[in-house]
Parts: sequence; C-alpha cells; structure tokens
Amino acid sequence: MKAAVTVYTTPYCGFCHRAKALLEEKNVAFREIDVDARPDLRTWLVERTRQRTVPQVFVNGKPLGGYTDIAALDRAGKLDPLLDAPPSPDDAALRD
Ligand SMILES: N[C@@H](CCC(=O)N[C@@H](CS)C(=O)NCC(=O)O)C(=O)O
Repeated sequence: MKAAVTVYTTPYCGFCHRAKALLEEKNVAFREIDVDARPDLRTWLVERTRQRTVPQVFVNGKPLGGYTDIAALDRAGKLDPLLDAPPSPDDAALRD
C-alpha cells in the first residue's frame, strides 16, 4: 500500500476506531490527527469534506469520508486500488 493516508479522529469515537482497525487489517500506514481540541481543524474539515463527523479519511489528499464510506468502498473492491496509488506532488494539501 503506497498511498499517503491521513485519518482525522477524536478519542472515544467508535467509528474512528473502526476506520483505523480496517486500515490496520490491511497493513496500511496512516497518519492520525486528533482534532478533539482543534476547532480550527474541525472548521477546516467541514469546509473540505462537507461533513461534520469524525473520522475523516484522506487518501493522497482526497477525502473519502468516514468509516462507513471506506467500508463501502472496500466491499465494492474500490478501496485497495486507491490505497495502492502513490502520492503525487499535485495532491491537495492537508492541515495539521
Ligand atoms: N457514518 C459515519 C459516522 C461517524 C460518526 O457518527 N461519528 C461521531 C463520533 S464516533 C461524530 O462525529 N459525532 C459528531 C461529533 O462528534 O461532533 C462514519 O462511519 O464515520
């Protein structure tokens, strides 16, 4: 899995744990950013994803949504190809 994966989370969030577990099952390395005490990042995430929940999973700068979204992509066989694609300098920048 070559993609650059970032997961925005909060502690005590069941969907965050499930998203991370799915990625860990696939041996995907990912960066986790805790937005619990970061209202600035929360605001940016809403602007970027149009969603107000965590987790928010980004692959090579592209927002994929939360756990149910990546699980649906996985069931459809569409997640692994995204995770196998290497990052490019043109990828949208993320915040931390
Ligand atoms: N379908 C979403 C549901 C995510 C969700 O409901 N997350 C909760 C935390 S586990 C949330 O963000 N609630 C609103 C909030 O914390 O502000 C997913 O699978 O990621």
